[in-house]
Amino acid sequence: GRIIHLADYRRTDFVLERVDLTFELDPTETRVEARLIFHRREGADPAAPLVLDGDELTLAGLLFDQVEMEPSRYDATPDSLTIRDLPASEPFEITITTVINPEANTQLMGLYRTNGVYCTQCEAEGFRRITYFPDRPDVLAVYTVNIIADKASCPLLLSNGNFLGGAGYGEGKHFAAWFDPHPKPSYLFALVAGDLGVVEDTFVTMSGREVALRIYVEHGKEPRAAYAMDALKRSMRWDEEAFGCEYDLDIFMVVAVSDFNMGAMENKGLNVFNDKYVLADPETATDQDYANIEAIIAHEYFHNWTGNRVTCRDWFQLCLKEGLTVYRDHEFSADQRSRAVKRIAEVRHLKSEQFPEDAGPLAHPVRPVKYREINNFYTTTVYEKGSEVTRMIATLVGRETFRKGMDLYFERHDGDAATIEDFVKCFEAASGRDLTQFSLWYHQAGTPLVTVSSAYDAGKGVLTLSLEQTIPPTPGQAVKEPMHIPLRFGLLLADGSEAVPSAVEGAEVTGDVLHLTARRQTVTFSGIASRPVVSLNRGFSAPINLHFEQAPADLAHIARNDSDLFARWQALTDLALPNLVAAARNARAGTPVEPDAMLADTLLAIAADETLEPAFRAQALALPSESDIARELASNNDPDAIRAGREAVFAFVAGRDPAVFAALTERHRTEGPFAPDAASAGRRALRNAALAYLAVAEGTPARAAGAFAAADNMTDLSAALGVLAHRFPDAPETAEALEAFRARFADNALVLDKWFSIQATIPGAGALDRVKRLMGSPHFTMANPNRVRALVGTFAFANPTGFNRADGAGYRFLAEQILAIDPKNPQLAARILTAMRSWRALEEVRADHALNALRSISNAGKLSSDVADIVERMLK
Ligand code: HT7
Ligand code: ZN
Repeated sequence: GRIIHLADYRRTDFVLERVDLTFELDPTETRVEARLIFHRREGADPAAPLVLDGDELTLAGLLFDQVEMEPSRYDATPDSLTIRDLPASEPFEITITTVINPEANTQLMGLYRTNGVYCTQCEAEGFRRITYFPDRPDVLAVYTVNIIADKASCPLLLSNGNFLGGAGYGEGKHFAAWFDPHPKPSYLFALVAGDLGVVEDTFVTMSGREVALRIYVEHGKEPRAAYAMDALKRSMRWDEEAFGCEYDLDIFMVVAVSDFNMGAMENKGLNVFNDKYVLADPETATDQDYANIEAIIAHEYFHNWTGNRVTCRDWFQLCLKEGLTVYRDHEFSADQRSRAVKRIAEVRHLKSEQFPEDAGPLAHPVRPVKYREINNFYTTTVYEKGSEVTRMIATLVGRETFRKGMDLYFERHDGDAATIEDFVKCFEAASGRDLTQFSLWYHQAGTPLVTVSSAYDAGKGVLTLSLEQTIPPTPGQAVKEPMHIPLRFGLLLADGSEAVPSAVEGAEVTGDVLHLTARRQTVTFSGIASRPVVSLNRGFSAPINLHFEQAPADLAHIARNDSDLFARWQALTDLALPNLVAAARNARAGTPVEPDAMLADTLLAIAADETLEPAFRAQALALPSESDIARELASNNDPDAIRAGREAVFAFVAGRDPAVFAALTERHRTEGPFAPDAASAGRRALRNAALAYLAVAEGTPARAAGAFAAADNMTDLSAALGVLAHRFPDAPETAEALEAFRARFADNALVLDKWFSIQATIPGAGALDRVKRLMGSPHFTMANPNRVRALVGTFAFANPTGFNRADGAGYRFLAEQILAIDPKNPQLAARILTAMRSWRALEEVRADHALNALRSISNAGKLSSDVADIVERMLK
């Protein structure tokens, strides 16, 4: 595939006024008639042809103003339709007929079938697999959709907008018509037809309009959609209150399907979801599942304004809708749950997913300037770093001004296809601040490293901070400019109170934010009566790596006393990481690991502190992960040594005072019927964290087996099963529990995914054979993306010792799987392949094996553009 450059952006020569679609649905021969009304744009070349996009299409008919078009006036290929000799200014109508095969569509892009249901996925470039079309986000039009289908197998016929009407259509068929008054790009088109159950509710908007809410699921699963409905209503209310965004159609629908490439899709008025992010009940869903459903229902709903009403001019602007909408869903969840705990979870995710991407061969700016395959740019950089950049704007301009900037954004750009520059200008206008330097966050890839040292002069009462920022080179960007980095801070005194300086020099400080803008800055704080402990980057105000050599006692002081809970968690992490890194080095060298008592005692003190919310204590007890340690080591990584070192530290903490953990498992039982609220979930998280330590301290599977037997909800059941499988893989109790779990949930695909994932993450060299064995299980299928991700994806992404086996067998296995998946579902294959994105940071024997596996993919001949793009960037 060729490379697309932002610099080549041009508007279309033709303006699309209206779209009228008629679908005659058939499993293998669906007829699509598209009536498109265009006119030539003022000022456009009067001789320019109309060029429409296609993908694997065959043209079955073409009319110009209702009359068959002479073949000399057009050229049709599977991927384009070019029409010449079109009017210079007056509107004209083109009617295109295509015949497509939904049953054969295994890519899950365009119109496909999942469990007998017709369903579409058009973002980013799926609409062109349905009909020839100007398939780009800056072409907005009003759509009418007519659907004709067999009445018995498809009683339900859905599309975007409001329902116009329906009727019988002879021969056991019926039809329905939908009209969406809001101009939209083709990527937001959706059609669903089939036989599904429904959960219905209503919502009265802030201006008093009643909106019908419908969630469609497979028959019999309706009760499991109740939580999603509740989350939807809370999202709708929150968007009104937080951003003044009111829903704008008579009906809002969500359809849950079991075959889907991503989490969900925000099609106008008709969201389509991976059923994993809709279905939940206590018996089958974990607290994490509930939190994910809440977040993703909110995310897709919030797109109605940030994405749909204001869309993207081109796909380079993807972060305009995704970064902003992730920020909005993060704020929603923070308001619904514990803000600090939510922030810790976000930062954990950002560091474990986005930081490695930014540090490896797939690094790219939040707003890229070129791509080969747009599907590969739905990345954690565009989404999560994009959200962090939005958060920093809010930090810079302040909460109220941020809201004013958002109001201005909607005022200026409603109905538009906008750019990042348009977005940033709204906050410049609202705040009067120049955001030119700040905008580098959109354009420079790589995680900035901020190195800090501090000195306190007791005689003068002056604290001096020396700060330096460096931004590492990334593909295509060798040299970087200094960025505007907003650092929230506090100066913590011995008694836990905060020093208030009489003057600050060397940096702009607004409220509790220090603005680092130069490469190097020396900042002095005067009027500080005693030596403070500096708490920097509170709330993770900037997505950076911070190197600040603070004494363990100072970190422990922050961990125990900071007013910012996030900073307390960060300090614990900073206390733990050097220990874990040293442990990994010792394990690699074959020398004994000597864990630090201060770390263990601080962890235990926080674990036992009943004044702290349980969810926070659970986060505190979760030591940095093996991949966190690998990131800290940065190069020459040996996953076996990392694990061995971490296990030694874990065992040391576990054995230090097991009574603390035993007390937690007793004290934090949740009584009464299961409730998925954040407080109850926090108690379960704390108990289950304690269970893992206790099981290690006791060295037997008995306690986890007991917890498995006693569990009355999926959170506790899967946690106990995880402890058994990961800590005691060979115990008979583990085999029994795994089999009991399988038998109990054999007919529930989403729970079976958990069964596969738990086994895919059992550490050690035996994991690969286990995964291969599981692929032979009657429950396994390559045809369902969730199942493939649960087994193959989880093994590659989340089992560092199993996947990175020293003999390279894990990489060879993954290469084989990628080549098997690619012809059917290139998006899925490309995404799983990114599990190898940090291969250059491995020690040389493993890196060599990884390189060979990547080469075997690259040399395999016919690759999709998705996989070819990823493998080539990884090899560059
Ligand atoms: N905007 C949606 C992205 C998405 C997607 C992209 C490519 C291929 C399939 C896809 N399914 C969904 C989801 C979102 O971010 O809200
Ligand atoms: Zn999104």
